[in-house]
Amino acid sequence: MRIDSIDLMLSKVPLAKGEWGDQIHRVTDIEFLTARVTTDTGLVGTGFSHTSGVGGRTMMAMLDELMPELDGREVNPRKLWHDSWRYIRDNGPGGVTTLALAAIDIAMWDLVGKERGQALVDVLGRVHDRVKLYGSGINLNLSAEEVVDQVQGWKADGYFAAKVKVGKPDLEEDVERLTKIREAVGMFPLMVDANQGWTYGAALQAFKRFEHLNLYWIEEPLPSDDVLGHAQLRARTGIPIGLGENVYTLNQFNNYLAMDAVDFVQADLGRVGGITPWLDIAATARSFGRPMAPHFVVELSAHILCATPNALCGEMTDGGTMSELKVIEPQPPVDGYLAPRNVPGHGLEFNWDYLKAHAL
Ligand code: SMN
Ligand code: MG
Repeated sequence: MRIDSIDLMLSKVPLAKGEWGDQIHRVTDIEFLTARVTTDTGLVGTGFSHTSGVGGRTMMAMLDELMPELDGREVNPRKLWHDSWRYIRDNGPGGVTTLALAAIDIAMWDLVGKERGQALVDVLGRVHDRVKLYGSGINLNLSAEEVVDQVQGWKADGYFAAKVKVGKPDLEEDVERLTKIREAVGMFPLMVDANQGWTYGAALQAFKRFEHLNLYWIEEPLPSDDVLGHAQLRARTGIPIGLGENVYTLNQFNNYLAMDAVDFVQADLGRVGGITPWLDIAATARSFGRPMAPHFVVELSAHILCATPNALCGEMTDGGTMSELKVIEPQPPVDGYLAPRNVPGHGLEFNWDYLKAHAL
């Protein structure tokens, strides 16, 4: 089976429940770059990549450069990924390069499943039937009361944990907000996310002030390329660290793991370049005894997590799941869990009319 043609489309879709805010982002729309790959046998596979509103056109330009290299190639995801990465990686080993590759890689795996008549999770080797979810709010812009309502809602929906944003200019305001949540939901597992916004000193102070709150993890306290800083912070405080949504390559993840700088590995299927590299990252994390808690795109993440021995959970980004964004037909969670659909391929049914209506 060989690639016959590839149709790319870039769409920008509005968030389902209004604007998101954290320490470094103000997000109003999500960009989806979809790749529909048709084979010489007449099958169609779909891949995608995503941004939080910025960078879609750059990804598209990178893919335009890669297109001639893909023409007529055999549908062999691993070979194609490594050949393609070698071709464009001088532009940076991760980032736009890997974001672009994700759209092709996910389509390749979808095609392998469709050709074999198997759900992708079974092609990869199913080890779980479903994965648990946590509710996640990009909610630094919301009032403490609104955040408490959100967390209570997720708990009622059966999610096993909740994640909220921190990084108010005054640390004591963060402490107050978190204390209100704790009072409302008791010892329900709670994570916080600083989105790379603190300096080392500010992070150290925050970790100390949050100590009594018994947080499940603190996410991205420092800039994502500061491996040493995270290692030192973790060694000095003992509070678990989650990160990986802004880490792009296998070697970068390996550095974090080898430096004992991360507890929960949050590799994002789009940003690392798709399923092929993500599985390598998950196996590397497993060798260090660390679980995978991937960032964003929960519907695809949940499917891949079911083929991952060290799977922990998927992230239900409030107002930003692919289902809520109307990018795919709904795949609603059941009792706080997501399970892959038993259809050939990855099972995501893209809503082409909606994506076309929002094409750039
Ligand atoms: C996040 C996700 C998407 C956009 C901005 C921020 C966030 C998360 O860091 O962990 O969900
Ligand atoms: Mg985050």
